Amino acid sequence: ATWRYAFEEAITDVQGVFATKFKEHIEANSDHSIQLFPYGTLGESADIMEQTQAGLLQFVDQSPGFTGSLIPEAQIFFIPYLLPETHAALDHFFRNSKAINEDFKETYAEHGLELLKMFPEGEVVVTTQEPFDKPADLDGVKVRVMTNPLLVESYKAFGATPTPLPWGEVYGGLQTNIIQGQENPLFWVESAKMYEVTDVITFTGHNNFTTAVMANKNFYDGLPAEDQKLVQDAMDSAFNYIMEYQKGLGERSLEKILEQKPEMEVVRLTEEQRQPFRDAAQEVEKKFIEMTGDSGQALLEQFKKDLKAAQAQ
Ligand code: 6CS
Repeated sequence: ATWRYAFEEAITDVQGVFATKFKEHIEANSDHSIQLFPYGTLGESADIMEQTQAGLLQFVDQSPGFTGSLIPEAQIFFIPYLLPETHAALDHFFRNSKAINEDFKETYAEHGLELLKMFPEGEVVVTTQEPFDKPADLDGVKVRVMTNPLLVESYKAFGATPTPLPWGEVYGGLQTNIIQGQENPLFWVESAKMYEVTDVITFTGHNNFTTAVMANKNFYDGLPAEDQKLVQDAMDSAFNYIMEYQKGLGERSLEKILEQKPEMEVVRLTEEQRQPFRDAAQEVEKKFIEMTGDSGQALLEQFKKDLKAAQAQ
């Protein structure tokens, strides 16, 4: 059969490289074929999720930044300074976390989705028109965020004016000054040419961009066991590949940005400067519990346990 797989980025971006690897594994090991739909071919992130829930697509890569509006627990990824910063700890966490690999599976299943893989896409940086090194500097600055309520709370706690928007409105929004900032990993700042419409890159250390690949659950449940195994193996292969692929990607992307725009200002907040942003995370964590109740509380506890194990590595 031909299976349709949509994602939120271009074919040469991280999600596209992952999807290509998945496709290669499936096609090399079966008679099935995969048709890939990069960003822009089927609409925005919310559209490809709807199409997957409706069974028009078999696979979708949608980041918790958007899924959080549908599945509140997925907003856990927007509690600032929660995820580890090193590649090794992230790798261990995503591979071994019970919260990621078991608990979330159940939650996504309640929404007709078979969660197949979650993986990190790189350290999030903030790009703005003016430099900032403390929350007060962000007063009145409209920072675009993906469309989920907890990310709005994060940027409120950071002192900014958060503006949730689908991806398609970000470049134009910055160009016309409807927004004055946005956050994303460096590869995306480079490939989406965010450096053309913002002048400062700030390393706040507050997050790593997480994404998730899932299948329509009816489709997945209807597959024979050997095809389910094929899908799982292809996901494992793509995960291994994408973790290797991302080593040094941020640095290489920053070099490319500076080649295109040597005057781009790059600011790395010191630990001391990060402290007020870290303090704000407490408030955001409280909001997360308010939004998700007992299930969110249990998930957060498991998450923290898994993070501890990853950091001990
Ligand atoms: O900020 C966004 O909306 C986009 N950022 C990334 C890294 N991937 C897809 C997403 O749509």
